Amino acid sequence: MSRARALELVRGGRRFLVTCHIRPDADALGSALGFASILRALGKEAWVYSEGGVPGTVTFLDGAADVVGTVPEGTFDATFVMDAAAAELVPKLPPTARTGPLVIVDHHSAADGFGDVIVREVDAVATGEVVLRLMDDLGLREVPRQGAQPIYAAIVADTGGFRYAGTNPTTHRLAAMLLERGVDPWSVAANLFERWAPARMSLLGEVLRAMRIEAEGRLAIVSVDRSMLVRTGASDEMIEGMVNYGRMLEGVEIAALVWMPETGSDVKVSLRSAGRADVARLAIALGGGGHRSAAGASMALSIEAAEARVCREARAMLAELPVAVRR
Ligand SMILES: [Mn+2]
Repeated sequence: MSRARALELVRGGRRFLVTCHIRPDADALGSALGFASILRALGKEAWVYSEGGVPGTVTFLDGAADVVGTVPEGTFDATFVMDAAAAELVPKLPPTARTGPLVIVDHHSAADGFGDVIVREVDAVATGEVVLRLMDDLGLREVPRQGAQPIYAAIVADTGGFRYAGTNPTTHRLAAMLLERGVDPWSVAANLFERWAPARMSLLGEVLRAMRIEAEGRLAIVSVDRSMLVRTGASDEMIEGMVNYGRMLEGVEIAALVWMPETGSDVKVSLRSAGRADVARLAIALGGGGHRSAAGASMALSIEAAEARVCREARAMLAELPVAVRR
């Protein structure tokens, strides 16, 4: 029913603001760019806003050059926020008198109830898939050319390249449809998963060296302090995805990465499951949220205290999870 209200807002409105969670990844910004292209194809005016601009990791998305880093002047009939599971991830916005109702478009199961209208469809592999459902409901038969590559990137990113458990026949049908619209799959994959800056590879070396195995080989945990970033010349956004390396170890059920961002004093924790542990539940126990296989939290603790707490909670969760005979 929330989808019906969102569709009403689109049909009845003329000028929209489209944004996404702060520090956007490819699903967040890709969904925003894709949705904006759909609005434009329907004859609406759409602005894509990303607080603080576009991170280097997602500048390859078609249309990223037109994204604004501050909210444009004038009033909007509604503001759409892509892929945001919690209020603290929603960018700063002017008063609602100017930006209209706040519509959250998302697919996270662990989420708060923030937003005036919530389109949260947890069976979608990516927010990009929810955007395509909205497009269908709005009666648009084809994805606009400008929106195909960002939405394809959203789906590829959130399924880990069609590998994660949620990947299903529909995922591949949507991908096929987007490729038929002219998307170059290698270019998207290379931008998402490769093309690393040398500093990022150096940081990965440090991360692998610092990784510890706990809980009888079932937990891989690593803390990344500022000195590792300074030594390697890596930026914060380069940490993205490094938690996955712990998950690659045979026998590991939970991988955790604890790090201190340059701005803000809260320690960030990224969590990944090899498939059996529910890290969304672990994240909630740490004050965060996310998906069953990928989740995170912010903790107002020192990096050492946060790591100890993650270890403790993860051990408790693993104690309830029988040891796998064979994965
Ligand atoms: Mn997502």
